Amino acid sequence: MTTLNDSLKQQECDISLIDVIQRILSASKDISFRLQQGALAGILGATEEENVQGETQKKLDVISNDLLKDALKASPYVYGIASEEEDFAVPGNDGGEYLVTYDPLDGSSNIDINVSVGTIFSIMKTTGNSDLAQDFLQAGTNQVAAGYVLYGPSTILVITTGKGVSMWTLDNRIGEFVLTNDKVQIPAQTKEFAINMSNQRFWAEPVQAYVADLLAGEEGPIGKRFNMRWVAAMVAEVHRILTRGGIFMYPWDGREPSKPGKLRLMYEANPMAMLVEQAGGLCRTDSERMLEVAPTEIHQRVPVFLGSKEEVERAVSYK
Ligand code: FBP
Repeated sequence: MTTLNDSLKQQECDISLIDVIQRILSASKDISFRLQQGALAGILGATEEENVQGETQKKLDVISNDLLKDALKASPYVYGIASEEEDFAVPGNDGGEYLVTYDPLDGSSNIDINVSVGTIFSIMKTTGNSDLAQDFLQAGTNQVAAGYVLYGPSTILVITTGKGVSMWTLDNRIGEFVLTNDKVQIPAQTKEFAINMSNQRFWAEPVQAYVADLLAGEEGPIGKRFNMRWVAAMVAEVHRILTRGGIFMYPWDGREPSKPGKLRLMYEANPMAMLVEQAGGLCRTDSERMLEVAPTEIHQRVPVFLGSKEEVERAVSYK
């Protein structure tokens, strides 16, 4: 049986990076157990608190964030931490070399209805910038590793260190992630799209036109019938796309015109972009390659178009 550590060593990951990844996974195993316990563990429902995004925090948002933060702060290799649930960058260890950003529980509106959620993480190296917040503002091309842990019917780790994408299923009998797919490739074409259709009237004209052509099916200019999915958890949408292809979109919309999108660059879009590109797909904003976006702040939002190469190229070709 190939262990994750063996596989990461084969990918020439140094011991310090393997340590950081294993710290994330030890916290994720705890989160997975608590999710399976659900109401029995008293983890359902919301707190009175709001995070920096102005979202009401779920109890498990806070619990997951603390589990990950404590696990990472205990690593001598972690220099800084940034999280969806932390207003500011959190210092790690002076001698550390890695910066870790994470969304502790993506899709948290699904917790109380027992639908899939996940932890998304991205790892970069410090640039030595004494201003920690500035140190994090590196393009996604600087990621040395990225991945997510999907808490669904089974708990699955999907990870890349820039040498392809692999999937690992948590075997609760031994408490370890076991390799279940090491040649993840996204089909270039697809007949499946994901977008929150209830926002249609707020989309910009090019997105309105593209989605109208998807819905026109065989009689339309694209000439094929598309099916639609929406799980309201990016981690589950991306997992479906890594498994069978598709296109996922969360474009700009006029509900909050000043915001370029809903999803966050540093701990949602960039880690997913690295995974999708490593699996032969594409991830873009409405104007550029996601991994080349120059970040301006840790909780920055971006419009997202990702998935099967030919379909993403078509989606962003609408002007
Ligand atoms: P968080 O749950 O981490 O805030 O993530 C945002 C998110 O839930 C994405 O996972 C998902 O794709 C999107 O928001 C769902 O948005 P909507 O509520 O518009 O369907």
